[in-house]
Amino acid sequence: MVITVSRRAFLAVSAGLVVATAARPTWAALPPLKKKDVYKVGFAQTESNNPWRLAQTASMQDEAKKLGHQLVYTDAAGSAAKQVADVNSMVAQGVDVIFLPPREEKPLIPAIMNAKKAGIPVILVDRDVDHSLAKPGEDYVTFTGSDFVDEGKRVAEWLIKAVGGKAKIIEIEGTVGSSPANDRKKGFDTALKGSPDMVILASQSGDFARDKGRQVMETLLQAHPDATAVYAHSDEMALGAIAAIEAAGKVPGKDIMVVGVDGEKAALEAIIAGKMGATCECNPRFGPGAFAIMKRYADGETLPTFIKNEDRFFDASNAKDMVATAF
Ligand code: GYE
Repeated sequence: MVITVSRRAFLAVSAGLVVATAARPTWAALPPLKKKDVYKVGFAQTESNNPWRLAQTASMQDEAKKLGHQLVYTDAAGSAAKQVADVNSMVAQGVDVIFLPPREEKPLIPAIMNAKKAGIPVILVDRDVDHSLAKPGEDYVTFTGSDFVDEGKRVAEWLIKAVGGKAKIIEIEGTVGSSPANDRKKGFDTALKGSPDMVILASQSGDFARDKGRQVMETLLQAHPDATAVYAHSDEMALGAIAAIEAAGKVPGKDIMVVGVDGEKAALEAIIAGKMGATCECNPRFGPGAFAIMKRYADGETLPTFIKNEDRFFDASNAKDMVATAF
């Protein structure tokens, strides 16, 4: 294997800024991954409080088992600080490679850099980090996941059509500072630009969780009883919003049109029941793709900085046919 020293590292070394004393090398460029039959693989999950996360974890565990790799699994229970500690402990244990869905875009950067320094490649799955602070192809191998901007755009385009270009919208955002929340908002806002009667009344985070989504909707609906639509950044929050709408004596799908993202089974059932309008899938089945990326990297391939998952779209036209395939 050829290890290329980046120009930045070369300059740093030649300027006397780096003294290599550690037993393991300090990588200026991406640490390589040795070719082996069996790897010790870290997977530092963000939380496990929703079907999306459970489906993702199951997919990673199934694939590791199928391929015979040892999976070191941690659950940060919704805390970026714990996720940082989890990654650092995987580094201390000397795993070969780490799969990481960074809960938020900034706080996980030091953990990624720590792994890099220790010579352990990190592959970001399902969430990305702030590229001004850490770069794919340089600090971590790549980001694999959905195009969240596109998801937000597809949901907006469906909603504009469904309501005839006129709606008063409550937006329930995902986890503050996470890449899917930032980008799903961006995509939705961009798609709304040509529709002056599509008005967002209020936006607030429901942290991608069902009960928080319900609470946020309850509060925002009291402040904005004239709302006619809800855009939730995840189906769990959309389902929470539906519960709040019903508790307020209104009819979801009729008085208030609800749209979400993820494509979970319960959302497709809500679409079939007429309570929800549509959802853009965000595929959680990462196992086969993630481990294939790991292999390509070990084989010495230079990978693209973004490896995209394809997402389906569900509404009343296909929910019945598709519900059996949802998670
Ligand atoms: O949409 C959400 C989950 O990071 C893409 O996180 C993922 C999101 C997913 O909790 O429901």
